[in-house]
Amino acid sequence: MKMTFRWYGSQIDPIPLKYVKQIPGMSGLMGLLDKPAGVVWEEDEIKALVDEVHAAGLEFEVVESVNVHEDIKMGLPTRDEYIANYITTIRNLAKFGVKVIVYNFMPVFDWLRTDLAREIPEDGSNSLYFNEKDLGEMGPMEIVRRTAEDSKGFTLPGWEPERLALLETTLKQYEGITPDMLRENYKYFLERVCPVCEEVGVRMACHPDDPAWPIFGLPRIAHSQEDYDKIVKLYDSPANTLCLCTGSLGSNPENDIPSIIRHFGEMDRIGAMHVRNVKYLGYRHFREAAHLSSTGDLDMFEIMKAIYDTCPDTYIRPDHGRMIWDEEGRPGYGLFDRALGACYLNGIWESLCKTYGQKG
Ligand SMILES: [Mn+2]
Repeated sequence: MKMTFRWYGSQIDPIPLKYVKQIPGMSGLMGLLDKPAGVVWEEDEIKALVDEVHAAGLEFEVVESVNVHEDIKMGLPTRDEYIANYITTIRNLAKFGVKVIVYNFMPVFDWLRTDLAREIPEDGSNSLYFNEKDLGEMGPMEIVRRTAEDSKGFTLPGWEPERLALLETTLKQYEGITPDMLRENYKYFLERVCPVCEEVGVRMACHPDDPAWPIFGLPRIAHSQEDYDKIVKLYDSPANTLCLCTGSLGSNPENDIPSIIRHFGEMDRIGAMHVRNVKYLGYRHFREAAHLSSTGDLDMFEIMKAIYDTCPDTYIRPDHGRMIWDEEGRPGYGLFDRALGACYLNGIWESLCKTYGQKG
């Protein structure tokens, strides 16, 4: 297992790489370039980023947020041009040692919350929060406005202004696109990118819908074990994997996370993991919790044990943390609570290795 950290780049991330390196056991990043969906990530841009990360003593084997253009998801005639760009990006990333690309195939919204800084009454910290009841009152345009206001000026992944500028048009275009049609478009995409991935030694890792159910009537096809069984069959290859995000899938208590990890780990279809905890507050109502099992409703020991047993060489990162100790930062992506999460998960890993034998 390699412990990694999401980092937005020195231009927009307030956390210096030096601090990331100082978290014990941190091997590298799940990094990204701040680029709109559909454009090529150029070699010189990737090189500058990778050189900077290596200079800080960290690896750069996983990238995130190589966003798939909506035209590809909708199956428009323009998709081929965007797929060609995506393939060029894959080739460029591989040249600089990237092994896994985390992406998603969610229409319009990568993820959704109704409050980005809900206070946790027990300790006065705050975290991301979702209550479907609040969503019903707001509607898509209102939630976009609220999320932008709550982000304290930080850019948020999946909420890039250029994507959301056309929100009303895009939502309209998705009317009539069923989950099966979206899957057909997904298959078309995978059939073109996965052979290139196989050739250059890269794995695509699909992130789940967050929260793990349909929203605003949009087709969503990645929020259960059954959904992912269909996705891995769209193109049967070790290059077609999932980024198993425990918090996203775990927002629905019907998803048994350790069991889902074992299912896909045994098939060698887990390219990367996001590990975080959630606290259930009611039906389609939850908040994000500290990583420690007892502070939420997911069993982190069983999650790490499933990784240890079935995919011990995967990349993991502590996912969203709470905002603690008065830190100011991008909601979910502060330094302090994610550093605590990494140490805790590394502690579980050490116990597993000392009990059952060294792995990963
Ligand atoms: Mn995630």
